[in-house]
Amino acid sequence: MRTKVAIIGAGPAGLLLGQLLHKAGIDNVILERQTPEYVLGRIRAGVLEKTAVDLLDLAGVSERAHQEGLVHEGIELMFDGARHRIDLQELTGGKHVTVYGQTEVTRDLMDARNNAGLSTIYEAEGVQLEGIDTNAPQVRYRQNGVEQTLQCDFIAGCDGFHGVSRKSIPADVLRTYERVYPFGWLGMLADVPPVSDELIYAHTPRGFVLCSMRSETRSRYYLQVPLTDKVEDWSDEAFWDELRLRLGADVCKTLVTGPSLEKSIAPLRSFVAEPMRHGRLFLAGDAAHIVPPTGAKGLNLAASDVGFLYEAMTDHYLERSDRGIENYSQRCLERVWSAERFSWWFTTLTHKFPDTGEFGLKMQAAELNYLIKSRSASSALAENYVGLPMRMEDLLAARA
Ligand code: FAS
Ligand code: PHB
Repeated sequence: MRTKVAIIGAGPAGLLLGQLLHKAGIDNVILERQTPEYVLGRIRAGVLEKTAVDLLDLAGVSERAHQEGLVHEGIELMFDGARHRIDLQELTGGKHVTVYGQTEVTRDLMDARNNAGLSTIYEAEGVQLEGIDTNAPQVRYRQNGVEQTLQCDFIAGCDGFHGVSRKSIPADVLRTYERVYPFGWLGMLADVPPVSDELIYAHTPRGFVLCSMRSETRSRYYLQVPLTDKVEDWSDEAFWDELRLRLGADVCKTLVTGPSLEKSIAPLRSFVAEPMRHGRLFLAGDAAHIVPPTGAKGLNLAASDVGFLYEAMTDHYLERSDRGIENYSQRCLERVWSAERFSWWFTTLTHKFPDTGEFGLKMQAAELNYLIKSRSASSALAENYVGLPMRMEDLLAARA
């Protein structure tokens, strides 16, 4: 079998790339090791930057996001028991974020791909990349026990942190940077109305809390927990009790509890792999970088990588230029490191570390107070939270 672009991974990065390339008339095949149901069953991100929504628009898959997504013009910081609103809209000259679950983005992309009759090979086993530093790369894999080969011009490694693509870059070429945090996030999804209209990021003596949502009837909560915790240690009742202890009586006046639809513990790490291209292999999304979810950047970074890769592929096939290919890694990494810094900073500011100590707590309190009192400080938070520009306006306009 042959295609122009072989995409490894049918998560949001792989599916969005496949849809954008299809819209540009560039043939592509996606290889995914799991089933569609498994991919849809992973509950992850919840906040989309405007740049991500713009790319969904360009891909022609944003109708439901516009209909059902919640436009949020602000977030709240809570510390010392008091809540402080950060007016994203006012501080960024009109920008906002959209609350729309990653599961729904993935579902919309899957539906579009199926409706277009495009090839997604699920349950592809033993994917191996070959010839990535030649002009004739190929992907070998097994399906139903039968060895298959997919020949292609380029390979897009959209296979997440544990995928095969990053590991296919020679060790003497790849450079990695990592920080592992000494805690995780215990997430719960429940069909109960959110405690507040906007997200609440809370710094509390018992640890970080995030109050988020998927709709006006479905809530998503996160508690910072020790890495030694197991999800089976946490009954629904224990979760709600701890949430009440951390949020306090005043916030909990509007808390509605109920049975969990999903509970999971995600470890937190900052991770970047450089370069994001080697020969004919491009890395995009979690295959190349991980951020602690505090800044809501993971899914959005995956989208911006895909935007730059879409531009590189259309330059190559439609404009006969390899400008986008040559500067792909550098363009992605500039935005990746900016998001890594913001996510690390926001995590360090709001979470309880084993070695924080009394002085460290005073520093966190001083910075949180500075944030809400200084327009410059809150503007910096706001512009990073809504997402820095991709400088793709010309592309989005040209190809809309
Ligand atoms: P994904 O990991 O989503 O997709 C990669 C795909 O590749 C998967 O379907 C996988 O099955 C497939 N794959 C892997 N190896 C393969 C192989 N060898 N062959 C074929 N296919 C292979 N971000 C936020 O903004 N907010 C959050 O709250 C948040 N929570 C998260 C919780 C968890 C537990 C995790 C892991 C991530 C979370 N993220 C969050 C980040 C997350 O949303 C990612 O940024 C997003 O899924 C990135 O999408 P992809 O790059 O497509 O990677
Ligand atoms: C979510 O709703 O899952 C979510 C929202 C904001 C974050 C992280 C996760 O920063």
